[in-house]
Amino acid sequence: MFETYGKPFICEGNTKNVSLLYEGDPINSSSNWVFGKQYPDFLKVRTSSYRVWDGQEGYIGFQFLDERKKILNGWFHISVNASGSSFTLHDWAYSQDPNATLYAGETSGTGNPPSGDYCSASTDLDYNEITRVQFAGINNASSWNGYSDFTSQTANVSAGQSYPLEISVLNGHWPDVDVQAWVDWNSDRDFNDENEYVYFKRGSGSFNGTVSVPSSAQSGTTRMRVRLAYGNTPGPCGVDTYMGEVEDYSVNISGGALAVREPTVMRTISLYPNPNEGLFMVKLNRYDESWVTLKIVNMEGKVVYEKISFIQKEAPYESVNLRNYPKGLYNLLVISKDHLGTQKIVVK
Ligand SMILES: [Ca+2]
Ligand SMILES: [Ca+2]
Repeated sequence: MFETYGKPFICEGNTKNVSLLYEGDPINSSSNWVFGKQYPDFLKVRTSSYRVWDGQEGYIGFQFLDERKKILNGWFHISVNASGSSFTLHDWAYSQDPNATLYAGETSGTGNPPSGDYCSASTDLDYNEITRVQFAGINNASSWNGYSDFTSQTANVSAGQSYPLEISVLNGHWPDVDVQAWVDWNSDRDFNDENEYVYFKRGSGSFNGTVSVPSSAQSGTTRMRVRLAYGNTPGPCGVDTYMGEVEDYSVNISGGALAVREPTVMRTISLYPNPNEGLFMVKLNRYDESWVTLKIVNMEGKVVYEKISFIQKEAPYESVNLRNYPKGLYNLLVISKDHLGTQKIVVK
């Protein structure tokens, strides 16, 4: 259930059942908006009879009025567990352009649906091949394939650190071997951004390098692409009609940027009691009335708790229950459109 304080979500028919949207679905004035009411008439993602979200990942469309009283469209990206008992918030965004159509998953403001996936890439001929890739826990031997999806294999890296990359090539002694690698550090599903071209060598011999993870890399799982060619240097996308190979892997980044809009103002936040036994209140009275994301991060940098709330001026409190979590030190982050607050929590 969502307490939306009267704000509408896209729902099914005239029910309060929140629609499951997919990436690229439009969110605009033609959407089927249903306003949440007071308990028990909250908007609901899941009830005993409405179970379409069970085990699904998708988008919720929402609307709110900004300070100019203009309607802005937005989305939350969530996953619901298989039994429908809990959900995880991955990301959210809204259009700052009043009444503009926003597509689920869109963050760039281009007004176009997001492309959804990485560009395809492949190579036609098998005279040469990548025989092994080693990087930050990945050690994958393989034979030839024009394109191989090895994204079930994950390298684990930390923002700001460097890691050796070693690419073994069957005929590495040939004189004009071309080896390239890219990592999508900002997770926008392309390899075109700054520092994303992480390795290039054309010639012969061994193909080893060092990959530096930018401190601004976005936390979470992203994509690495390794490409072998010969006598030319193709980009990360498209078909190479000569010999070589393309292999994709996953990279999990920890300690990087969080997947939200850049906050601009630091805030201290108070919580009490602290230390506590897992139950505490967060006081947010220096935040403007707005949506906030509460994230709690453990000492390994993993987000262990996430919640979004609309902060009301008259009741700027949020209660948090960490009683089922290990005792120890945590970091609380409170993120709103313009503010970032942090505070350490000690659970005894
Ligand atoms: Ca291979
Ligand atoms: Ca990118």
